[in-house]
Amino acid sequence: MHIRSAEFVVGAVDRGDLPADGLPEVALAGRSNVGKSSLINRLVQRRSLARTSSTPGKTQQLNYYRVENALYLVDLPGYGFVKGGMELRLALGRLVQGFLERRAELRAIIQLIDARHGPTDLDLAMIDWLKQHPKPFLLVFTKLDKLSRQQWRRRLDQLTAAGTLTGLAYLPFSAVTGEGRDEALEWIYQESGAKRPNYGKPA
Ligand SMILES: Nc1nc2c(ncn2[C@@H]2O[C@H](COP(=O)(O)OP(=O)(O)OP(=O)(O)O)[C@@H](O)[C@H]2O)c(=O)[nH]1
Ligand SMILES: [Mg+2]
Repeated sequence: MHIRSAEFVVGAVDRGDLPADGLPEVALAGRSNVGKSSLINRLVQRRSLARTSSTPGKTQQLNYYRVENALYLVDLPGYGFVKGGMELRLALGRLVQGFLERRAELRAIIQLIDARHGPTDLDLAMIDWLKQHPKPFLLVFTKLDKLSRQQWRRRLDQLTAAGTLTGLAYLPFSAVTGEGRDEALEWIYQESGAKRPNYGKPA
């Protein structure tokens, strides 16, 4: 699917900043530096729409990107590098927690996990949280380009053996190669119910 328009709309720092036009929203969650902003850029095929950084923890706001005037991708602040035993609630912060629990326009959540090391304790806490809430979610294993096929296979075997993925939707992804991009976009449109682009074709 080709995305023709995507633009940054607002960096929300409190509830009053959230868009009020009712478009469906899909949020990207995951620890700092996991690749949330890079995933957005890859989805919309722009090199630097969402600001990426090799310094983790930069984004402390809900960054809204409007895609095709049909939906918002919401880039959430990354939760910290795990300080042992830190609670998910604290790691997410009040704004994000409230957004995930109460935002009516939020239709689905994409949880990113580093394919090389994850899931961390906070990733697992986040997965548990997602399972207990009604909104659909997708686990995206990103930075896949940093693993060999064999390493990824082994990773997947471990996760399967541990039962981590049982019954869950997941997708291998790389912002560098674009692997998984079409599938992620398809999932987003499907779960958000957003109107699909229809260029030039008769309605
Ligand atoms: N090789 C590789 N590098 C990636 C990939 N995705 C992201 N990166 C790199 O990982 C670093 C962090 O990426 P970001 O997209 O800024 O991560 P983020 O999750 O938005 O981070 P915060 O905004 O701090 O929470 C950057 O240096 C990216 O270039 C990927 O799929 N493959
Ligand atoms: Mg980011």
